Parts: sequence; C-alpha cells; structure tokens
Amino acid sequence: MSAAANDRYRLLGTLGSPYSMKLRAIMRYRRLPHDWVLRTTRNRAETEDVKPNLLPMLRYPGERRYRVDSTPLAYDLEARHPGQRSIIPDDPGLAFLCHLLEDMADEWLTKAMFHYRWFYAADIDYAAHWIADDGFPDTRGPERDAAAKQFADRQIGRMPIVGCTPENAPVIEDSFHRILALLESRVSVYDFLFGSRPSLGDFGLFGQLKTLSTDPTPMAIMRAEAMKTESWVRQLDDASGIEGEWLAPGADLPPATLGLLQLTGEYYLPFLLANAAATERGEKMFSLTYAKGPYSQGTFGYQAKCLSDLRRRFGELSGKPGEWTRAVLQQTGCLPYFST
Ligand SMILES: N[C@@H](CCC(=O)N[C@@H](CS)C(=O)NCC(=O)O)C(=O)O
Repeated sequence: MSAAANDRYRLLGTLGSPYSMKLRAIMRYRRLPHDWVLRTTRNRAETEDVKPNLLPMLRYPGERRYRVDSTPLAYDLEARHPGQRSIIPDDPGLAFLCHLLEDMADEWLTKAMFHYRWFYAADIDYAAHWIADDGFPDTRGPERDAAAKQFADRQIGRMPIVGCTPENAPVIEDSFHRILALLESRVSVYDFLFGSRPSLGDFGLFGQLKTLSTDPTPMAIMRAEAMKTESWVRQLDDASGIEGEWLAPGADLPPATLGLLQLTGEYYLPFLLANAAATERGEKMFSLTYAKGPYSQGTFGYQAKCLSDLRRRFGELSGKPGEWTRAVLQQTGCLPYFST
C-alpha cells in the first residue's frame, strides 16, 4: 500500500529528542505500525501550525492533524489498542507508581539531560552538530557550524527557565549519579521496574537516558558507573521481541524501584510542591534546599499541573491497591506530598 494511503501512525521527531525516543520505543514495543520520520527543514512546513510546537508529533492513521505530548499520547494509545502489549500495569497501585516514576523521569531527570548537554563545552559542540545534522540536512561546512551555533545559543539561553543553572548543577548531577546507581542494580534485557516487561515508567527513564548515553560527558559517566544501564538503554530502544509479566499485585517491589521512589520523594516531589506553592502565591521564582545544596528556578505552570494530576490519580485509588500504595509511599518518603 502506498504511503499516501495514510493507514499507519506517522511519528515525527528527532534522534536527539528524549521524548521522541521515548514515544518511538513505546510504539515499537507495542508493535503499533508506524513510520518514523525525522523532522527536518524539508518537512517543517507540514507542522508549522501545530500548537504547542513540540517534538515528538504523532499523526493517527486516517487523520490529518498532529498531536503532541508523549504522556497523554501514551495513554491515548492504550485506549486505542487495549490489551495489546500494554505498558500500564493492570494493578491500579502499580499503575500509579509507574506513572509517578514516569513523571519524575520526564520532569526531573530531563534536567540532567539538558544540563549536561548545554553546560560543558564538549557536549555543546557535539550535541549542536548532531542536532544540525538531523534537523538541517542540507547544511555542510560553515553553514552546518552556523546552524549548530544558532541552535546551541537558543538552548543555552533557555537553561535558567528549566533550572539548569551553575548554582543548581550539584543537585542535578547528584541525582543523575544516584538514578544510575539504582538502575544498575536492577535492569537487564528481562528486568524492568514493575516486572519482566517494560512499563511507561521504564520508557520515561529510557527517553532521557538515551540522550544522556550519547552526549559525551554523561556517556562517559554512564560507561564508568553504570554500563549495564547503558546496555539496557540500547536494548529498550526496540523491545518488540520482549514478552514478560507484571509483578503480582502486593508483591515486594524490586529494591531499585523502591530506591527510585525514595529519590522521587527526596528530589522531585519537594520540587513540585515548592513550584505549586509559589505558583499559587503568584510568585515568579521558587527555591528549596537539598542535602547537596540549594536549588531555585522560575515557576512552571505545566509542572503545577503535574502535581495536581498526581494527587488526583492517588485520590482515585481505593480498597487494597489504595492501602498498599499508601504503605509504599509512606515507606519511601513520598506520602506527605499526597496527604494534604
Ligand atoms: N511534555 C512533552 C515535552 C516535549 C518537549 O519538550 N520536546 C522538546 C524536544 S525533546 C521540544 O520540542 N522543545 C521545543 C523546541 O525544541 O523547540 C512531551 O512529553 O512530549
């Protein structure tokens, strides 16, 4: 059938975009027929009007419009293809914790991705040229350098908006090392956060780590400290051959999963709370102090929504899964952020 038949998903993204890598890996694992298309200067006009203009963009079979935002897209794909290699655990308690870890990866680990990429000279040079090669395929020589520089300048200018400042660097780097150490003790071709099949939480971590395992500085850290995790990232990029099971409801969580939840309670949830409180007070900035040092950034509306969405999901739990989840959140220091 010709491409014009428009009978497959069309996924537009770039190879250096963590959320594009995340959604592509989800679609591969779920065996959803799709075409992966690099978004370049040649096809940019096709998506100029998409709002917000973020990558990845997904066009459904038979439709003309593109949709954005990997998390709601992942859930919508669940609704469209129920029972087909789902990435959401069946047990509501596990599904909630899976969502929490995905949110941490998307909104907190991404700070490590952005920080390493645009802070160190070697990474800036490498990433900017990589992105130019993928997005501006018709540039060569000095023109390619100019495209790379223009993109790097734009991204570096955005660093304070997402909290990637020199003052926040020790906190961001510390959390990256700790996430690696935790994953290293768990992951393999057959081992994931919630069983022997990958979940939305695994794919959230995967997206950020895919980029972090390619940019030179974090790649060197990963190879020195967590090479098995680097192997896992390569494996999860195409897990269409993996067949596994979820953990049984109420079973003990792997220590790495508990550790990641603990880290979420230590870093991510206090960050979300401080952001939401400052947003409510109409303040432009917020700050907090971690064991590794101070952290401050401008308030972010999207992340205020992340906290209310997490609380809504927790509030919807009831019965045994609700009690079990409450106990896990208590054990990992996350509960205070849900019991207001
Ligand atoms: N919450 C969104 C975030 C998407 C996002 O921030 N994408 C980045 C690339 S990884 C982007 O398009 N940034 C705007 C730009 O580069 O112009 C998702 O999960 O898809």
